[in-house]
Formats: sequence, structure tokens, C-alpha cells
Amino acid sequence: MAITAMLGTSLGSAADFSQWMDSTRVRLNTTSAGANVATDQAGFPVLVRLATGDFIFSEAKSDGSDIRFADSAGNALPFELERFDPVNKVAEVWVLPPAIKGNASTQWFKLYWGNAAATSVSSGPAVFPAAGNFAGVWHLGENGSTTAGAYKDASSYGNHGTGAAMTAASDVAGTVGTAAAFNAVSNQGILIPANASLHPTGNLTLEVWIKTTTQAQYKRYLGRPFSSVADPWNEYSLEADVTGTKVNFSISIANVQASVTCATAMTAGTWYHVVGVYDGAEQRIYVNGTLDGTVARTGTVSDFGQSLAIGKYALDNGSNFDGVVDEARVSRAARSADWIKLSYANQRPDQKLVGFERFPAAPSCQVHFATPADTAVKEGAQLDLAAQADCATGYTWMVVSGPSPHLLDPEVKILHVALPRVARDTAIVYRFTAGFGGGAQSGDVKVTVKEAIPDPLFTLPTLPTWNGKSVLVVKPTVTNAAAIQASSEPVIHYAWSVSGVSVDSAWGAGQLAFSNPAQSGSMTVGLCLDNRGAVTCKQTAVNVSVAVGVSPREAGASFAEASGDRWDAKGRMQRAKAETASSAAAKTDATHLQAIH
Ligand SMILES: [Ca+2]
Repeated sequence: MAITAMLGTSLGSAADFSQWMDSTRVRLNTTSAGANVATDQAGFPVLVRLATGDFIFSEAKSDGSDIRFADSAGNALPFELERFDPVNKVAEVWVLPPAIKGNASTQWFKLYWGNAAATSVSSGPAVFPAAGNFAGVWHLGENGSTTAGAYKDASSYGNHGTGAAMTAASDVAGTVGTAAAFNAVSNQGILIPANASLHPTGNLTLEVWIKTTTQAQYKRYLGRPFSSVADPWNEYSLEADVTGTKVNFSISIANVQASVTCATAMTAGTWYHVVGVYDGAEQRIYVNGTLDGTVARTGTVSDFGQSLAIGKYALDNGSNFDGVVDEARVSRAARSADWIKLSYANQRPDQKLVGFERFPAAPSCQVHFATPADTAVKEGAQLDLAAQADCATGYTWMVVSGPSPHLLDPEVKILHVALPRVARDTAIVYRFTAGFGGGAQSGDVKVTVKEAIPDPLFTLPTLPTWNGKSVLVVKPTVTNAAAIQASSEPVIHYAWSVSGVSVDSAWGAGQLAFSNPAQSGSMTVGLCLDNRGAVTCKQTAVNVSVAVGVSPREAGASFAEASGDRWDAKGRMQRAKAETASSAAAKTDATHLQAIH
């Protein structure tokens, strides 16, 4: 019931694969360039082998439980994972599309993977249903054991087999995934209990892949025996002929056995695909997809009710096979010549049916070279420039044009830059160069530094003639003080200069106060302001007219002693640094009293 439900839901309407990250098309080619099969096949399970180059194992879940297939209309397709091995990067999946067109190269279905939340929907019975006449399908990929029922039948009949003397060494490389190896001396084999499904009431097809270690007569690959070790020996069987080099397909009808022997003489150590078909008119045997012998036969196959055996005769050890069997099947139908041809073309190690729409070739390291996109940032900001240069042996950043601080650590892929202050939008071009084994590759990044922080704008007062007796105060008017206060650089730096007259000065409250001029003359007062950006300088001149008979030194003595600096007439300070008060406007930095040379 579960099978019917699954087919009904999976084939009914387009499935939602929006949560799957990856997909690729799986193409089926039945033209002469491919499997070379002219007729359409319905209900044919397609073997899809996955390997590196066609499939990225690291993108799928480690158990392959996120694998999905859909037809070209988006309907989910039944499939069974025979093997999914992300370590060795091989997988075999059986997929059941509704039909395969003969002599066509444009048909395809889709493979999806890459969904961490997905759970497995792999199902043998959905791919090998009773409706498809599969009575037993043994992939033989299990670990070798004698555990009851360990050798699984993928068909919906569940004709699971039990190993006889099978060991861990019995699981070996097959034509499709792994296979069961039998040692005749050790009496190894696989026994499947009698079940009505395994007795054909009409037509019959037996299929095996075999690789013989030691050739000898009558060794059994797949079959059900007579009810005792006596003539007619088999209900049905694929077995070595009397020479040990060919294969008999034998069946008993009305308790009389007859065999058709293939024409091909086989070689030990080589894989062969062997199929026996009974259709009520003929017994036929196919080797590697080609008809290789026929015998006329009519009637119903006798039912002896015995276990089916793989790799041995079910009733004794006299016909133990020495070799490997893979993908053994019993079908309650006569498979057609084209079905068998397609099976061989699909399952042979150098299969001819399936192709992938190739992934783009893996890019070389240098294709991975990339510099960050051009960008624009506010002045004074920090910026990381991240370049990509896989496989490079070294890196260098440099400044090609525009203002920029020295690059402290240029030999990295990610350059951390502190962008300078600018007076207007300004471009800086950085160049990233990566060294590879075969040379170097460079790329430029243009960073536009956007003007964002105002520089101080100010005026100096026009000063009247100074007689030297009073204290002369020079105070700038910062016309955009509020904007600077609100910016990310609110601290204004003051740098004063004085020349022309020797004079004392004192700094405070955003102003410079002068006293004690030594003589008359023209005194020049200069001021430069900045808030870590552009420095703006202005100056103003004062006419100093010291009255005759008055000692200016005495007049301003108390002030001069309490303050700090004395400038000589050439602008050089006579006393070193006084206090650098910033008690004036909040956010006003300490002054820099700076000489004019
Ligand atoms: Ca197998």
C-alpha cells in the first residue's frame, strides 16, 4: 500500500524543489551514439552512477538522503540509492522514469541535492514494483554475513536472502556498486526462502552479472532446484554448461528440463551480463545484451517449491560457484531484446545510456582573482579592502593615485585603511597585486572619499592702533563653530604666530592676549585652525605705537609675569611654553604656539 501511495503522490503533480541548492540534468541517449535501442521502454529502472566531475559529493548530505530526481515536468521520480559513498566519491542510484524513448538523445530528468533538512525517500519497491513484474532484485551490495534476511530484495516482494558461510571478504567490487563473491570450497552462497512470487506462472526472465574465478561444469549462478538432487535438477537456472565456459538457461516443464546454451565461450576473470528469457514459445539466452542462443519451448514452468539460490545449488554443495555475482534478478515477464540490450548498455562499466549536463570546468586559481568593487566612503572612515587571490604566493597593496596615509601592512589580502580627511570629494586608487607561480595579476580599486566633516572657517578682527599700555586681545570668530561641534571631529586646534614686535602673550578662552610690546612697529598676528583636516591660516596686522616716556614694560608687568610667552620681533618665542589652557570654548584644544621662521 505504501508503494501505491508513494507513486501516486510522487508522480501526480510537480514537486517543490525550491529548498534544494543544487541540480543537474541527467540525459538519456538511446541513439546509435548511446545505448543504440530503437524501441520505447516503459517501467525501465535506469542506473545512474555518480562520480566526481558530474556530481559534487561535498554539497550533498553525507548519507545522500537529500538526493532527489524529477522528470522534465518537475514531477518527482521514484529512486533507490544502492550505494552513496562520499568518501570515495562514488554512488549508484536506480531511477524510474515513466518511459524511455527509443532512438532519442534529447530526453532527460533532473537530479537534485543540497538540502540539509531533507530526509531519505530512497525506495527499492518504488523502483522495482510488482507492477513492473519484478519478483526479486538483489543488488548484492551488503556486507558479507550470515545474518537472516541480510541480502535485501529491492522488489516489492521483499524476497530477502540469507548468506551461507558468507564473510566480510564476500563483499567485493561489482559492476554496479559492490557484489557478492563466492568461494566454492567454503560452500558459500545466498539462499532465498521459497515464495510463490518466485515461481513463474507464465513468462520468466533471469538476469545476472557474473565474473568467474575458476571455470567448472554446472556451477550455479541463480536458480531454483528440483525437489531433490536428481533429474530434472532445476525448476529454472542460469548455470555453467558442461564445459564450464558457457552458460545454460534451463527450465523444467512437466518435470522435464531443457536448456539453451549460449554460443559465447567466456573467459575467467571477466564480467558478463547473462539473461535467460522464457516467453511460452522459446527459451532464449542473451550475453552482453545480444541474443546468443534459442530453443523452442512451450508450456508452464514446473513448481518444485524450493528455495532460490545465488552462487550455489540450493540443495547441496556439489555445484558451488567460484566467482562473483552482481545485480541478480527474477522477473515474472519475458523481457524484450531491446530491454535486455538497454540493461546491458546501462549497467556495463563503460555505460552508454546516461550523460550529465556537465558542470563548468573547475576554474583555475587565477580565475579566482578578484579585487573589491569601487566604493565611496566618508572621509575619516575606516575601510577594509578584501581581495581574492586563491593559490597566490604573495600579495601587495599600493596607492596608485590620490592622498592616502602610508600603508602599514600592505602584504595582506585584506587591507585595512584609515581614510584621510578631504576638503572635497577625492578619489584614491589602490592597487592589489598577487603573485602566482606563473606571474602576477593586478587590479585597481577606486575609493572615493566623500567630503563629510567641515573644516573650521574663521575671521580675525581688524585691530586698532595699540599703545602698549592696555592688554591687546586677538580672538578669531569661528563662523561654523556649531557645525564643527556637531561633526565627528569637534576639537579645533589653534596655532598662533606673532612677529614684528617683541611682546608677551597669554593664551586662554580661545584668544591670545598681548602685553608689554618692546617697541613701536607693525606686529603681525597669525592663526592657523584645523580639526585634523585641512589647516586654514589667516593673519592680521597691528600698528604698535608706544608713547614716548612711558615704559610699556612696567605697564604690563603684572600680566606678563602671570602669563607665559614672550615673542621677539622676529617671531621667535623668548620663553618656552607656558600653560596650554583650553578653558575657553568647550572642545577647544590646547594651543600650539608656533614660531614664524
Ligand atoms: Ca551491486
